[in-house]
Amino acid sequence: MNSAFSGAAQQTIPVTQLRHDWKKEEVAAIYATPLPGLVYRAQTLHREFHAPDRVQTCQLISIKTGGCPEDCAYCPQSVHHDAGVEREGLLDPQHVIGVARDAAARGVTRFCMGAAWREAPQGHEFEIVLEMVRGVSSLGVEVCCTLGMLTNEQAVRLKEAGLTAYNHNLDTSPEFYGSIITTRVYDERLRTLAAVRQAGITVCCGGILGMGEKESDRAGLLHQLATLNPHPESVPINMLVRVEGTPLAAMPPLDPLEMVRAIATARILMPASRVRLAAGRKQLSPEAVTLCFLAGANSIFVGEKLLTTPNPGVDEDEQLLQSLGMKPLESHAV
Ligand code: SAM
Ligand code: DTB
Ligand code: SF4
Repeated sequence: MNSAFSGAAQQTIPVTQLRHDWKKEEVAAIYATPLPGLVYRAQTLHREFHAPDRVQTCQLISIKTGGCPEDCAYCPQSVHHDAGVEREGLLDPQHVIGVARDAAARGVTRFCMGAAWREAPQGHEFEIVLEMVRGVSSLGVEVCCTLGMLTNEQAVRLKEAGLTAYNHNLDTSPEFYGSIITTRVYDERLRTLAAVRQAGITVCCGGILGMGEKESDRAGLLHQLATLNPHPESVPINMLVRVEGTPLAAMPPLDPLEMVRAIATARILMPASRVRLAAGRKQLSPEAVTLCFLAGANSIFVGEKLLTTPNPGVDEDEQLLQSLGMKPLESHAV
């Protein structure tokens, strides 16, 4: 079922049927289960579909930084906030491919290029992105982009260039969305996700916790994700990075157990998907990260930086995985 599976000793043939008809109340009830039972159920499903000691390591690069016209309240790259992010135009493709080559040599199996755009541009800049995708794809790693909204044609061209995944987050529930972003609507996100799916690119779609949403919004986001058919192959769960200068800078810190709950619920609802413990790891203790792994997270971002904010150091991550007896997925880099 999962091509990434290794560690035959623990492998079982998955018998659980994937469901896409989850009811919002069911999701809310799973989310609210007492933690030991929630983690037990998630870990049981995790072992049915995945090798429990393997974590995918992904690396991010910001290929175009800052100056984004959208007003996402969490984001340091919006022109609407002054978070001190230095703007940078589209990077040189050879530089980006070089960074990807180094990452692949260190064993990273997914490389994700992020751009602070409302929508992917037409013309010359899009051609440059395609060149990056072609170059990274030739390294034998999974290639992901997150460029904002896409047209159907752009999705097809990205697929032809070798893109394996497209990240486009729903971020929160439909009900709470308008309190966080006013420059676009939920339906526009869903339309891009459909274009990506239709082009045969795998979907990476998740959200952010800690933006002042209610528990019902967290369940609402997970319900949206789990009723997509097929499920997103990759589900990033981000903890808000509270950046000075953004409207959410003064949000109270999130209880890390909410990350554990959200990851466990995602694992139960979408057992075959890769669930990524994404932004926020620098703010989580090793014990909280460990609980996230127990809850079914099997992917992390590695490298000193996410897009514009810091991430734990490579040595720190290596030490943590080693102390847990967990290993990165094997690389097929060429
Ligand atoms: N501009 C494109 C878009 O929004 O789709 C792609 C880049 S955008 C930075 C990618 C994702 O990063 C957002 O959807 C959001 O989930 C996440 N993100 C941005 N700022 C964040 C923050 N401060 N904390 C956690 N996640 C964040
Ligand atoms: C995702 O869900 N999280 C990543 C990736 N997809 C593109 C981005 C996190 C960004 C955190 C804030 C920053 O570093 O700018
Ligand atoms: Fe722009 Fe993406 Fe940041 Fe929103 S999250 S402001 S769309 S870069």
